[in-house]
Parts: sequence; C-alpha cells; structure tokens
Amino acid sequence: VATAQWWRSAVVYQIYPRSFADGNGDGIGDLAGIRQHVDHLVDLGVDVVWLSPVYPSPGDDNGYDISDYRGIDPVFGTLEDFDGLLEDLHARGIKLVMDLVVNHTSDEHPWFVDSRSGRDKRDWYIWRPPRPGRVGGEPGAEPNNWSSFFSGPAWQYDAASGEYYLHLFSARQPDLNWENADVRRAVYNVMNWWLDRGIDGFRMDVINLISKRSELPDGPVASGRQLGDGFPHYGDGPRIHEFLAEMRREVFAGRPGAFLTVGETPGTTVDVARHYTDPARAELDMVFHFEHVGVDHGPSGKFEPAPLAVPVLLDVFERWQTGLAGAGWNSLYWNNHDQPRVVSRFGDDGRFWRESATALATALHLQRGTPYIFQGEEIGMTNMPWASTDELRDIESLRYHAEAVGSGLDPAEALTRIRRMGRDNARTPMQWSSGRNAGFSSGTPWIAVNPNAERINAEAQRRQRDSIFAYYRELVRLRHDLPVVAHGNFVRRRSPAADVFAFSRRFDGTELAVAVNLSGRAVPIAPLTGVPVLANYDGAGDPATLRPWEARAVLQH
Ligand code: ISL
Ligand code: CA
Repeated sequence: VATAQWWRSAVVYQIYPRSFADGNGDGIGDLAGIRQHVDHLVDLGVDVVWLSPVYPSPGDDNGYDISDYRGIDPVFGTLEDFDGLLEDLHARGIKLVMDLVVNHTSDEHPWFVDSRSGRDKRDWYIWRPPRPGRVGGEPGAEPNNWSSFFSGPAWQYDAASGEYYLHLFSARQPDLNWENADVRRAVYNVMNWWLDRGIDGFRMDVINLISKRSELPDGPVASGRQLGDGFPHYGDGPRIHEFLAEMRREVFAGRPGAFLTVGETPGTTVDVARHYTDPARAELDMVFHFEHVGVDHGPSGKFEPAPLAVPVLLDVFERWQTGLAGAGWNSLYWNNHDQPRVVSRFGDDGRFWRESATALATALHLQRGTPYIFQGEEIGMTNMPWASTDELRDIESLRYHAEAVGSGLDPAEALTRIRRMGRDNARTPMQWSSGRNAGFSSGTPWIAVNPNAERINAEAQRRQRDSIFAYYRELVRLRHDLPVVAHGNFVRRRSPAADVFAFSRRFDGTELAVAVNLSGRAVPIAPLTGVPVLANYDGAGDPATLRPWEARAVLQH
C-alpha cells in the first residue's frame, strides 16, 4: 500500500477549540488549553488532529466567518501559541490539519470591505442587481429565490450600490466568487502559507458549494415554502472538479510530506464522491458526505422530527462502502460540531449508555475508511437538556427558533426540536473531570456545561478498564495493528434481525467478521466463528444471540 495513502490506517480527532479547554480562565477554550491536554490525545492513540477555525473572526458563526486567513484570533492565543501547539503535537507523532473556510469570508474581511466599497475587488464576491422590475431592498426583490442555510433568503441588499451579495450562510458570511482566478490564487497562497508553517493538511468547509452556475437560476420550491433550494445550481457545481484539481496542483503537487485533505461535501452523492476521492484524479483524499446524518431529518429539514429506521441507515453505509470500493475512500463519522451527540441521537443515553455508545463506535470504526472522533465522543458525551433559548449560542438554532415561532410553531415545540437536533449539543464544554465547570475553565464558560459531567468525564474513564474511552482506544489500536481493518474490503452480511449491522472485511487471507446490535432488544444472529478481537460485553454470551447494543468482532486466518 502506497505511503501516499498513510491515512488509511489513521484516526482523526476533531477539536472545537472554543469548547475544548480554557487555558486562561476567560471562559473560552484556547490554544494554551489544548496544549495542556495533548496527553489525552496520546492516550487515545489518534494520529491526526483536525482543529476547527482559530483565525481572527467576529464570531457570527463561531469562527466559520474568517476576517484574516493568516492569523490567530486573540481569544485563542497568538501565532507563537499556534507554533507551540504544532510542535507539541509533532513531538508526539500527531499531525495537525487546519480548517479551510473559503466558500465565504467574514463581512469584515478586508477583501469584502474592498468589494463592498466598489473598489478593485468588487468581483471577488457575488453581486447582482435586484430582480428586473423590482425595487432593491423590498421583499421578493432578491436576484433569485435561494434560501440560506441559516433561514431566510441567501441575498443581502447593499443600499450604497443598489445591489445584493450572495451568502449561502449568514449575511455576515458573503460567498467568494470562485470564477475569479485572482480569488483562487489568493486562496492557494493562504494554503501554501500554512503548509510552509508546518501543518499537515486541510479540512475544507463546504468545499463542494464553491462553484455556482453563473446564471444563478431559481431553485425548486418545496410545497408550503416561499424560498427555493439553490443546491441544484451550486452543489457539486459545474467547475468543482476543475477547481479542486487546480488547488491540488498549485498547493500540494511537488510538496514533500504526508498530507491529508478532506472535503466537507453536504448533499454530495456516491458517484460524485468517487470522483472527488479517486487518487488518479488528484482532487481530494476523502470527503464527508451527509447521507447517514440525514436519515432522521423530516421533509422540511433537520429540525422536523423523523424517526430513525436502522435498516435505512445501514443501507446508506453499505451503498457508500461498496460505491467507493476500488477507487475512492470514505471518511467515517457520527459526530462533529454541527451534529447532535450520537449516543443521544441513534443510541440510548439512559439505560444502555455505555453499551450503545460502544456499539455505535464499533459499527463505524470497523468499516473501510478513515474514522473521525469528535471531542467528547470518546467518553460518551450526550445532548444537553437546554432549558431555554437564553442558553443557546448557535446562530442556526437561534434563527430557526425565530423563524419557526414567527410562522406559528409553538415555542416549546421549537425548543424541543433544537434539543434534539441543535448544533449547540456538540458545543458544550469538554467534560474533563467532575470538578468545577467539568474541569473546562476556572472562569464562566461561554456556553453551559452539561450537568451530567459529574458522571461522564474523561478523568474517571481514563482510569476504568471497561469505559467508553478504553473501548475507543481499543478501536484505534485495532486500526493500527490489523491490516484488515485499514485495508480490507467490505462485504455486508445479511442478518436475521433488521437492526443488526453485520459485515466482514477481508485482506491478505484474513477475515474480520463484525456484528453489532443497534437496538435495545436481544436479537438472533448467525454465530460468528473465529478468534474474538473485540466485544463490548464481558463474557461470551450465547453465540446465536446478541444482547441489547452488543458488538462483537472475530478474526479468521
Ligand atoms: O449543520 C448544518 C445546518 O443544518 C449544516 O448544513 C452545515 O451548515 C453545513 O454542514 C456546513 O457546515 C460548515 O459550514 C458552515 C458552518 O456553520 C459549519 O459549522 C461548518 O461545519 C458555514 O461555514
Ligand atoms: Ca481562554
């Protein structure tokens, strides 16, 4: 296996810096805090850290609105602190991947300030006049009907010029115009600047949205909705493969080292993802697709409740595993800073908390692909029992609440939906200990600490043999130690029970067989034959039955 694909046997750990560890007591996580917890990453055994944005930012979307691509926001520290963190990680054999947010900038970025004032960089963003016959600024005068990901139209009127600018996310996140070669060159310069500083790659925010159809046509309007869906005109857009190949040439070609590029690609399909990740095409190493985290979304979006059907989830996994076999590579994730906590979402964070967290981890980590662990997932952190909107910080949830209540939804129901799906569930402080503020900060945390920190925390689990943390450590070790986990093919096994995920992996004469019960009931299985390598229950149990949320893996030579 080519060393160029070193990430096949790697596990990535995502740090959301604002919520990881606060080094200076101002209530906000920072680089100094991360440096105090490198041992935790070493214990877990991860190979790579993906660091969510730490660049200067007004903070409209917690750092995903960047006003300077070549600096560190003072709230997180300094460039010296950053270099120190990079050195600490490298000294322990851990690589560092930065977040690259270049579909849009902050409205305070000097490029946009220049563009808005109509100077040289006007064409660096996407400006359009009002719809013909309409007066700019009036409802419905937007250049097209696209909605923003954060509610409302994707256009902001600028009275000074009489034009609108496009923002797929908040109005404070104007979209860059990738049609302009100067924009592309400026982005590649930023990437080269960070790589020259020693980092090991990039996670690329909504990278499959950067190429818009220049005519910007109206999108389809779902029944009962006002605004349209622009995705067909900007998702996996017309020049996306060209741009990614150009980026690869301008940034990575000829650069010595072992890098990782992972694209965040909402809405992409298996067929397009095979193109993105086929090594022969030299675009991206892997992408995050969203199909498995969309299975419990209702027709009107993520906040509309829809029950999980486990067989649907498993079919999604199977389709991506087989679809990217041969050429291409999967990223494997349950959680990130945008998703609710998986043990609460697809597991059982009450009675079967430990069993379901470890079962879900097994189902993911033993697939073919590169697993990502989001901070706190390795200790089974749960969703937060948000008591009121005052506790919420996320722009998406707050906008959703205002819009939904504005159109007649009961405020209590809106909050219930946010409690289930809101992004702040992922952003409560990392639970280091049972102490004050869960050991996250000596000050007042910027967002509430989950009251269950007393019971669920890293300090306790690092001491326990049968903790969720110990189990994740074992999963990481298996990927490192067993070539079949890193390189084996994937074959789904039919199972007598619909809620069982059964599959095998084969490599070089070795077969790994896996069976995971994704339900809280005992279910029948076809017995696995081989040497047990992993189990989340003590004692063998009945070979033909999986206990609630039981996971087993065996090896045959
Ligand atoms: O969580 C979502 C809203 O339902 C996703 O659609 C999310 O907005 C989308 O995955 C893009 O996410 C990325 O870009 C956003 C940022 O808010 C997210 O935190 C980031 O991961 C804009 O930069
Ligand atoms: Ca701080």
